[in-house]
Amino acid sequence: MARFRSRRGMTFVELLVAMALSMILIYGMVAAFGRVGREASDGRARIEMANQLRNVINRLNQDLEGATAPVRNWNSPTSGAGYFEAIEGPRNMRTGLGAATQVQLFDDIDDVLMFTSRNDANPFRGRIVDYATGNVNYVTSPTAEVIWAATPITAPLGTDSDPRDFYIYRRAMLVLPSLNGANGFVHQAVGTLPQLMNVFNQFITGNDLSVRMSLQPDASGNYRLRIIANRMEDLAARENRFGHRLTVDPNGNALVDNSIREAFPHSIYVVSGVAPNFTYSYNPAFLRLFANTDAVLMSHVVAFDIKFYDPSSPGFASAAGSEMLTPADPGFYTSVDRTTLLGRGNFVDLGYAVTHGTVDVSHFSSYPHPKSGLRTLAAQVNVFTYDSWSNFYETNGQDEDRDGVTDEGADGIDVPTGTPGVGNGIDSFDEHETAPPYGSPPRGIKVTVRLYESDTRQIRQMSAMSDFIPE
Ligand SMILES: [Ca+2]
Ligand SMILES: [Ca+2]
Ligand SMILES: [Ca+2]
Ligand SMILES: [Ca+2]
Repeated sequence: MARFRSRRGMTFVELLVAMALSMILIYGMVAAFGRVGREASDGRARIEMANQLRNVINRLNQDLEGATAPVRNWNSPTSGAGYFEAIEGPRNMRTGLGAATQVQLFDDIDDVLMFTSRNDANPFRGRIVDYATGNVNYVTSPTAEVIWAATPITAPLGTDSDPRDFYIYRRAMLVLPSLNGANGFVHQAVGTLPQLMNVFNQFITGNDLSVRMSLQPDASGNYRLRIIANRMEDLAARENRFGHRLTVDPNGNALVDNSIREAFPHSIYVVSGVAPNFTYSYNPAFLRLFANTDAVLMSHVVAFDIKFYDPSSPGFASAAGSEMLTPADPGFYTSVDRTTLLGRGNFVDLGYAVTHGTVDVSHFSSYPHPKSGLRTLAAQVNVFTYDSWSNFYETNGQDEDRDGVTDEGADGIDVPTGTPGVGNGIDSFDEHETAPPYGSPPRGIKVTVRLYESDTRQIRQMSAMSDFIPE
């Protein structure tokens, strides 16, 4: 009996102990599972972000590999080589990360890359509206204008401070001149200028087609807009490229076809002030060309940074020791020993030296050439553009530099005595009406994308790279 009681008692104690142990064990297991679950979830988010980023960089590398325009200056417009253009917006590491009200996470996020690309193995696919039937068709083309930018589309410009609101956008506008049909255009409309601007913008957002506009006065007292599908040859002219042509000049006058020189150099920027809370100065009309399309690739973007390889840009010893600082390093302007040049050749932001008053340091340290027209616009302070340029403006029958002589670089008449270029023969280089923004072609490009995953506080970064050294 005693044994029985003893056994019962022990069993009961054992039971209590076992229960207590089980509770502890279960609690521990729950805690462990919870931790594992959280870690697995964080891990999944990290892996997903890494995969997304890798896909974006792969696509950018593929686009760059197919770039059709030789990245050198003065391409012939009739070669059909297309173009290569990169815009360095004013924001970068060296100018600081902006006002205190701005989120400090954002780095160089205001650069824009656009160029013509060819992909025969995996052609570009786009959405095209058939205006006769209203049907939407998906078609392919081996050539396209591709446009890459990071933009805060979802909120009014200047109010974004949350990295979740910044997206990488890529649009591929198919080069398909065959869509012009017998009449030589894809779509047309008659109306006031604001109405026609609306028609054109809606066309751009609704169609993945590389187009240009033709604008003429109409007998009705309004204007007639024709939307024409571009050939590769047409894209040598800046005004025919994505986002470059406006219907009015800066004074509000209609930019009909024969007065289009008034808008040279056909910038994607406008004069309106910089957004109050965020240094982001693109033309809102340009940014809207990405909205309501399927062009968004990725959110949570804190950097979209284009840098060109500049073989002449210097690397100096740091003031503290033997470390080399390049223009991409924050300490380059404040703590280097300028007497100790350690090497040349770095990836740099276009115009990197301008805000520091030492402009002519290397090929890409300074302003664009004045004849490119890309230097002097008031709205473009510290905006720097690389453009592969072409001879198009030298023979287009327009007086881009407004000096009263049209196409003086190709008119077969030498410049007057005392003007630079005399003695070099007729139509020497100095007589050109326009000029590429940078005189030397870059050797390569590096585009860095950085993401910030605010839930897991992870930062991840990858770069696409391409070299332009002729094979
Ligand atoms: Ca920038
Ligand atoms: Ca940059
Ligand atoms: Ca001209
Ligand atoms: Ca001229």
